[in-house]
Amino acid sequence: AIHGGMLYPRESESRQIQELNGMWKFRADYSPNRLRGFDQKWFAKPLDQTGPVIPMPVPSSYNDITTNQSLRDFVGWTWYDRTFFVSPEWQNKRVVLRVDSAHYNSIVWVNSIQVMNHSGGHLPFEAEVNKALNFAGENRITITINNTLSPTTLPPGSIEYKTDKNRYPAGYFVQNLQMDFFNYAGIHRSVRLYSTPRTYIDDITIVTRDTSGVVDYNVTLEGNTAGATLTVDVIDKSGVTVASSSQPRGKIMIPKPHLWWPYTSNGQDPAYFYTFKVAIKDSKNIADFYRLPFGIRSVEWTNTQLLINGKPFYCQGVAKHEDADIRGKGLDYPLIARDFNLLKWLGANCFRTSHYPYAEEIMDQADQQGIVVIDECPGVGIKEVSNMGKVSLNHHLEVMEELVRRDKNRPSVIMWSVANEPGSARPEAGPYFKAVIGHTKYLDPYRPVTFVVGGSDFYEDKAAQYTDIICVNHYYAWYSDMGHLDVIQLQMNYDITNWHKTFNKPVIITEYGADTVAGLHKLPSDAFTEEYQVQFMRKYHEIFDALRKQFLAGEMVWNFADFQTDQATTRVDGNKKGVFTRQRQPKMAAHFLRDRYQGLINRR
Ligand code: GCB
Repeated sequence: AIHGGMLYPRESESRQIQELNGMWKFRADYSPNRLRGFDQKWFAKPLDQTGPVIPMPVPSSYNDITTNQSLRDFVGWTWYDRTFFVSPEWQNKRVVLRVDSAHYNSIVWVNSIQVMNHSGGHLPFEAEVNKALNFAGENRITITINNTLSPTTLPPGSIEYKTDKNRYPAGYFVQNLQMDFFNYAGIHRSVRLYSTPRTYIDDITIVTRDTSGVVDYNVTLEGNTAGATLTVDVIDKSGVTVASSSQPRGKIMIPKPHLWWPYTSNGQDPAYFYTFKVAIKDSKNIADFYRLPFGIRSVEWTNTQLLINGKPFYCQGVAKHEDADIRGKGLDYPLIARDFNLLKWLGANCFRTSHYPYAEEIMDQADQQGIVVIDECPGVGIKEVSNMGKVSLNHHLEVMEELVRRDKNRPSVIMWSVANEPGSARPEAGPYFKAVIGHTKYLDPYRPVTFVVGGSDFYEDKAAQYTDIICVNHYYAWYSDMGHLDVIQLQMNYDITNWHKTFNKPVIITEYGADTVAGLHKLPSDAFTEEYQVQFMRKYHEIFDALRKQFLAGEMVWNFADFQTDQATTRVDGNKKGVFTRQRQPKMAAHFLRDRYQGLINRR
């Protein structure tokens, strides 16, 4: 089970933040078993005293920073360190060290004292570090990260030892991935220290079940809470307090609420925000303040539709990746801003966080700009029996706890996705997904839960029955019948109609797409040309339009932008199914999709 609320670090009268981003010192451990760093205790001294180091930016993936192929493809432990000072004024406060994401297994030391370890590459972890800190001089933080994927990690993978001495040198091994994206590694998001009072606001949960303005909330405190007093104020955009309470939990009523609406390009004000301000005072009169932005909106679903604020919502969106040149999966504000501008240019109103939780700074933009999110956990590539055992299941449940804890208050998040294309025709997939989906619904009874099918047919699937909405990926006229655009309609209609009929739930197409090399043109079209991508999408759109009036609740193209993958015979410098290039410039398909999405908005 997980501990603490792990509220996103936000400055207030009582809370300060110190960023530890920048250039760190870095070394990969190339020793045959990758364990030299532990044997020689690289955490016990400055890293540059135990061997050569290079500068490494944080946040960033390390893979594409140097010109070194062995670092790009490195598998095993890498080591980072840097020094910092903390204000003596923090000595009487609680000082927390938070790593927003490090992929995959991490161990963290402060001044040679181990303060944390974490498994999982896409969610934050933190610990109080007062005891390890030196308030009177220099401090050192050391982080070691292992990017190895195993059958029980999420995503799962495996290490294959090559034993044929005629073909491989001794000890040769490769990392096999079960997913179609590069296994970027490193400290991918911010590292920071923040301070709170010793008695502090630990967690806030806000639920809006309907659009009446009733907000269910729960505030939990930690520390010496005896005799602590609390005030909750809801403040509107113009700064006016519209509701207050002195109870740590209950219902608060906002008269005539402004609702949080998804983005439309027709001028309607989307994404209205209130601030949920919590103020506490402990028995010694020491205060803590936290301001959580939130929106009022409802999410409901029938057997044919998804509804936001009681109105049918049709997802016209994209599936994305955290991926870009040089930085890999590293957090990058210019990239985030550019991507949201492109989403709005397209007229998109949603995206899926395929295939792992995205940075909180990305989710903030979705909240603030009214872009709806299907929030996916890193359950991609769960294909085999070994990925569905007890150890895997327990980790998967914990990851869902971490994800729901992190994103539960976000109005943009309208659905949880527990996996992408698992082997859901397997008998063990039934109990496995029943448990994962059941646990997610226990954690959050108010949002629909899904996984994305792709590894099974409707007549054999053992797990889709536990979802609320059926999400399906299809590549007709690409991975099957390549070049035969004329089969798309028939095959899509048959398949999707049957998914709906079999489970009596709404359907969202979460992926369809064709690899396209920007600048490659041909008439008549051929696979990989810009013409083919457009014609391919047009065929899919015809069937979407026919089924939209029945039970189709959304469409999402694969992918927003080209992205890096492992080297493979089917990949020319990565996956090229983007409607934008990896550098975020449009292919013909982006213009085509924009016409459609802008048109759909106007037709409403
Ligand atoms: C899929 C996967 C996605 C791949 C995509 C493709 O079904 O969900 O991760 O990248 O197909 O392009 O093959």
